[in-house]
Amino acid sequence: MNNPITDQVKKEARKLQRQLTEHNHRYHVLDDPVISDIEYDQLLQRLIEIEKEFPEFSTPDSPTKRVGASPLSAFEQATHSVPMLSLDNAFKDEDVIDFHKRCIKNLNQENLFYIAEPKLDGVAVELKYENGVLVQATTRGDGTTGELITQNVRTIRSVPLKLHEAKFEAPSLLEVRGEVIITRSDFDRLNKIRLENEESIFANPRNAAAGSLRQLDSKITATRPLDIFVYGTGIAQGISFQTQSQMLEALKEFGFPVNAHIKSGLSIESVLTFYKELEALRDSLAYEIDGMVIKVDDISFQRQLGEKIKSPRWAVAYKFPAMQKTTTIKDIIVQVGRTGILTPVAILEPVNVGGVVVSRATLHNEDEIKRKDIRIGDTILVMRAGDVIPKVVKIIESQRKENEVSFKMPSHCPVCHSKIQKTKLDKSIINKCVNASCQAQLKERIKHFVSKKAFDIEGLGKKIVDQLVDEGMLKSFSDVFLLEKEKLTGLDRLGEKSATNLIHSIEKSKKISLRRFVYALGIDHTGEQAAKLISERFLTLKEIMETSEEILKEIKGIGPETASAVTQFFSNLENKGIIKNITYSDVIITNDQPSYTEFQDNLFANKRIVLTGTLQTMTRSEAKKQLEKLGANITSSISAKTDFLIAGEKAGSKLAKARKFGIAILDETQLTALLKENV
Ligand code: I6G
Repeated sequence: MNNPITDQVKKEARKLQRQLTEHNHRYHVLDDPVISDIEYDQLLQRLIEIEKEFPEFSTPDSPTKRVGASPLSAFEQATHSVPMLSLDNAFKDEDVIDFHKRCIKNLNQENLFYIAEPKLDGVAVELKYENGVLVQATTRGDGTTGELITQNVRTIRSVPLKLHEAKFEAPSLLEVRGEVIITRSDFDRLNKIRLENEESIFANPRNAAAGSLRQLDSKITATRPLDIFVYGTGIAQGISFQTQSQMLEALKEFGFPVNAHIKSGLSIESVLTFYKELEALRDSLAYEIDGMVIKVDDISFQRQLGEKIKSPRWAVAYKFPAMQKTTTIKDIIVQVGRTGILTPVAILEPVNVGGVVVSRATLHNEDEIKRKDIRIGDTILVMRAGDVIPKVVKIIESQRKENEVSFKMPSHCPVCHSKIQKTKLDKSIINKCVNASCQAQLKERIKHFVSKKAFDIEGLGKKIVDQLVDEGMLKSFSDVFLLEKEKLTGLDRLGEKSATNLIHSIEKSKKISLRRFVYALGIDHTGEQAAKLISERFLTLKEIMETSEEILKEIKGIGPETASAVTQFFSNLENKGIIKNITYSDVIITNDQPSYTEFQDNLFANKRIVLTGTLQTMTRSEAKKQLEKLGANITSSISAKTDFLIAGEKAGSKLAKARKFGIAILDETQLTALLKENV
């Protein structure tokens, strides 16, 4: 007998499951949520309640399964129906051309089309869907047998628990293969939290992903920021594809995240060009990649080429140079920064890391050395990522000979020999030289003053600054403008021509924006963004010099440390003198920013505004211009500091984020009315 009440509850449960699945996909795969996190949590909570009271309405694909299940005592093993092979590696263009030659020869073709995609540095998994429902997930293991990690994979928000059937009906059986990853920013956040909780940190995102997937307690996995990109199939019953590209399109339709940087229809020459493009993109991607996978696109050709014991003949991984290498620490020195902070630096046996010779790596601070137990003579793993200074990932303990020498932070500044002061900053002890006339600090301050984002004086490189300070020709920033060609010529590294060019660059740098000028001063806690915010709030340097800490603190984005550092800097007599000297040297400080005072009386003045979606009566850039005229600050991403979101049609994730932060949202009608009111 049907019970109308339970029927009703069952209906509600199914509806909630459908809605939550859709919202989850929008958020984690399409990056286009339409409800806030709070609304999502409310729906989920209701479903949890229902499934608790009526367990018979819970299904294996219910979104409630994403929170984790009871812990296991061990992982069970599962054999892959189709072995999960590995890929042959290519390290240079010729290896790829050889691969191409083998393919065309074996297939008796004149030419071939390839599909290529980034090779993600993650953990390979296989997901098994029966009639569209995720029933099993396994690690690759040895390729033949892997570990069953189904509960853990169910917690990954971007993994569909049920296939989307908008375009294709779910096949009776589908095995999907992909790479579980953690993005770089999630990895940094995860490690930061682990450090705060005094837990061991992960060496890299791949280790973090592997460690998170291999948790016997899936509730722990559920707390880890795992993501997935899929790249292929194992068994597929009830669906077939002619090309790899078609397969990826279908996987996308089924609701899987497929990497955005995939190119198909490539000749072998275009494959090599794409490799260079990807290599250039590598550092800017949100996740780590270690190469490019190249595949023959046509699946009937793939079948003809077949497989070797361990790898397919129709695919190859063209690897990027490694970004982590082992080397040894020859010495540890101490550098004194612009603000007097002492940073220990490892001097390394030079090693080529990803195409760059690395001979130094930062050790950050004394605590980091203790935590990683780094000693002089250690064999270490060094890592380079993008433009950031190389760092020591870990020591290789198995290489310890026990004649390594421990490092001790000096009690006195290695340059001016004054006593070091120890202060606490974010749980770490900072060693600081507090002697304001320390030559090391002066050199770093001047290097900062003339750097690209500040006065941008070409030809005044680090070595020349060191030399000019050592020669006594630079005693403060303002001396830069007193340099004379005759005195420069003849110095080491400076011939007549370089000296002429340098004087020319100095002259050219004398017209500078207020924002760059404030940044150039190298005030504590005042980086590019703070300098920008401050210079937007005031019209002239004089106004900034005369303002109070309270007024500075009122600027959105300026914290108490910056406000205090800025007022302290400008109240210092010596600094006042230096600034006077700079202005006496014909330096012109411009400020293109509209002054705050001009805009005090309108709603948008000095407000942070984000525009999203499509506007009907004007373009976004027109709206931006009008708002900027009123003194608004248009930014591209939503943060807790955003004042307004202007939401046009089809506003996606920004709208949801704004709601989450409780930011005021204006639609186009409200915007036009307010623009009229405020002009
Ligand atoms: O390990 C792999 C990573 C990425 C792969 C792979 C892949 O395609 C993008 N493709 C195959 C065919 C295999 N391993 C065996």
